[in-house]
Amino acid sequence: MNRRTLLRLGAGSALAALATDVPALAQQKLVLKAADVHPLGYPTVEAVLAMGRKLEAATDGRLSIQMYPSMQLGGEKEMIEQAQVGALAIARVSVGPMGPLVPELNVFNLPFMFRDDTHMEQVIDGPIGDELLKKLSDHPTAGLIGLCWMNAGTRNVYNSKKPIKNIGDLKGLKIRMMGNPVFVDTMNALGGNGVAMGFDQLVNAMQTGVVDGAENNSPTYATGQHYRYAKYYSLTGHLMIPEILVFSKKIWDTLSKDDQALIAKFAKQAQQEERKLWYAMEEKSKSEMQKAGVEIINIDDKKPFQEAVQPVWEKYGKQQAELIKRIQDVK
Ligand code: BDP
Repeated sequence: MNRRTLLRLGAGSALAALATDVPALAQQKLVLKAADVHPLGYPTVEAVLAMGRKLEAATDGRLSIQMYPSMQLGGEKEMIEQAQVGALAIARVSVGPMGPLVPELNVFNLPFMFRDDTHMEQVIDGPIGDELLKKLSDHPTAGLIGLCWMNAGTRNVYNSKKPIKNIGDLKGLKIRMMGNPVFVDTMNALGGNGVAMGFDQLVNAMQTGVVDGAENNSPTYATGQHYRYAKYYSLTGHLMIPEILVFSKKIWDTLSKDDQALIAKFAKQAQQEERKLWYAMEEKSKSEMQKAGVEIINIDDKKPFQEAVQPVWEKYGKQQAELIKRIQDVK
């Protein structure tokens, strides 16, 4: 055995000794990495931070959450992939990019699925919401645990070219959509050209004219300062997609039942806490948009928009007819 090998062995046994000498409590210390595309101050980010503070307090600092906001870990596709392999513990994403993973979730991604915020809240707070989280958690290959839902309001189309007042105005406009075929089909059915791309590429795409605009709720539009590139914001209300908080199954399976229950409990509370922050943020965003000189366009008649997306319902809704009916029946 040469000197080098001896040294290596020496270092190895010293490390092993250290690992067993460390007090049990410190050994179990676990920092859960969480990510969000939105910046600090955004309702979803703040709700997860609050969840982290509760976890720390409840476990004397043994469990905590380290937040990576503002797309530091990439767009949502990247975040989902990192959670699947266990490089990230918690990803707060839109249900949008989750649809291709679990077909039932795609029902939330159908245009004009929910009547209004209250309808959406009744669904996510009720048995259907629980069932769908479980569907995700039990899914054999998704690799994610569904923790809770969050509000994300209504999505509206915005662009740099002209005010969209009628469905015909969308013709020829290149509109960025989230990465999921149901959204590209929706935009195309409405007469525009849907372009699928990650949220992390959107600002650059608007700046360079790769797209003429996008669609999103007012808090995303305002915090991302998308009005700098697309100042016509039309209240099309074509999508109402809740957010979802997912946990890496790889990491989840290493946790004790008690820790799992604690995380699940605080996540449920986060669902309600985010909601309060959400409505305040919507108000704030509206005034920010006004200050920034955004032209907000009301759509008097939504019917042509709803009729135009019927083929999307045919294509994606057929296999989920029963679930759709149950959602529609929620009063
Ligand atoms: C926002 C969602 C965010 C999505 C983004 C998008 O909060 O999760 O990444 O839309 O359009 O409303 O990609």
